[in-house]
Amino acid sequence: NSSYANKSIAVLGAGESGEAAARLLHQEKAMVTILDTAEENKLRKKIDALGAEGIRVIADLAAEHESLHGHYDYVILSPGIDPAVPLVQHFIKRRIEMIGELELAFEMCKCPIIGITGTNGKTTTTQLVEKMLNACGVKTVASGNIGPAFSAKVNESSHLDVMTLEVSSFQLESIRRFHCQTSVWLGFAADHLDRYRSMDEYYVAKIRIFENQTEDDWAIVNYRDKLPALKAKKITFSAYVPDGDFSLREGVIHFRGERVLAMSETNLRGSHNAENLMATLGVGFVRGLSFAQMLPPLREYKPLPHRCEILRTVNGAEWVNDSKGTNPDSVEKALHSETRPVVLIAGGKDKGFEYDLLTDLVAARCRSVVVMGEMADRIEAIWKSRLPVANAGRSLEKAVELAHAAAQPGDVVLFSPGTSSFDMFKNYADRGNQFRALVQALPS
Ligand code: UMA
Repeated sequence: NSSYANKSIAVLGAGESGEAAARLLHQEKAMVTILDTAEENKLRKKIDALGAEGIRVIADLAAEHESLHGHYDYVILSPGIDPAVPLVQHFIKRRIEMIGELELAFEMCKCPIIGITGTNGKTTTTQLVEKMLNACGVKTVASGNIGPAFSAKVNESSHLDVMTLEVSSFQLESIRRFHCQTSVWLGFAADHLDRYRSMDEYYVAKIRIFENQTEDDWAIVNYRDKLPALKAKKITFSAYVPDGDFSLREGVIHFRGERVLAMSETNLRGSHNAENLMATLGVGFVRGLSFAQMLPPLREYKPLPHRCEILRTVNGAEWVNDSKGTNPDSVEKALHSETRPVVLIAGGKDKGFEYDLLTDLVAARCRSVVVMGEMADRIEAIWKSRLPVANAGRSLEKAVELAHAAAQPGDVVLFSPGTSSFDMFKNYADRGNQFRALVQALPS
């Protein structure tokens, strides 16, 4: 019997993490209540489905709602819920023991963990690692921020050699004993400034990935990032400077001076993807795999939709969907991997980013820019003195129309919003799907 049996537990958030955590706890014979601040009618289906399984869901919480004052032994927090909101503060004030969904799943995990974090490249690297390890006979599944939630997959852990986890800073904020046998640090750049008060605060959350590692563990880290002294053994990589264990020379990945893999043998483009591949090769290396074993699945891997996804060529201009570009660093990377003149479509939810930092690069690489979403006016004001900027307001259709009018044969039209989508769309995938449909509908 687990320590949760017969305990009363509040799970905060009825999203993917909350649902998975609630099911896991229910299976451990706990009494589970999910609390969610969304309107009840929005969660109706979930309330009914989970209710039928014996899990109570209470939506639409007023501050004085009796469900908040019920007796709870533990609280489980979903990653997307900011600990500063009243719902969470309520439990903190009452000193009820609280852990995140990641920590909960970790407590129940029966195999070692590879934890992959970084501002960009997490999902691609997580998929590369999953594919490579399985092809080499190391049994693993991917879960965590990539989805499905870790809690939804942890029951499989007794049959696995290792769990491959994509870990976000939000998830790391609420860990305690969470421990990765191998941690991967892809790189650090500005993001999530709507949740964190500063870059420092974001960094402090993220470096917790190393917190419980020991001398027996491995950390595969970006050579260019400043990191604290680590207990774990280190493998370093960089596609931009030559001094790491892995480096990039004339488009070829090298390991300690030896040639390993040419980018042209893969379906991936750009220095950022070279780093994702280096990190993946590092994971295999510390597990004792040979490069000869690791390379075939890496050569086969195809990039995910919404990540510099090539859609079609219209009047000689190539249209690229990079809707997953949800911070300025990803726009920078997409622009750096482009040699043709670019018509950039950017903008979305205002997450407090400094777009000024991108101005020189945008002015150097772009023919013009189309701005859209909540941030449109702010970005327009920053860039309009340097290059032509068209403002599409809150219409993606208009943005596509304006970009279509601006593009010349031989250009690339790059949809890399550089911020999140929640001002106009359900999520980045919804935004990318709508973009793809509009581009497919353009007359050729
Ligand atoms: N909610 C409240 N009160 C609040 C805020 C939210 O009740 O103040 C409720 C919402 O009404 C909703 C639920 O909380 O019902 C949503 O919970 P959540 O935001 O934690 O989202 P999940 O559906 O559980 O998805 C999370 C990750 N989302 C976030 O961290 C924002 C998913 O990553 C992840 O795939 C999933 O767990 C499974 O592990 C997505 C993401 O955007 C892809 N991640 C961020 C990123 O990559 O940039 C970190």
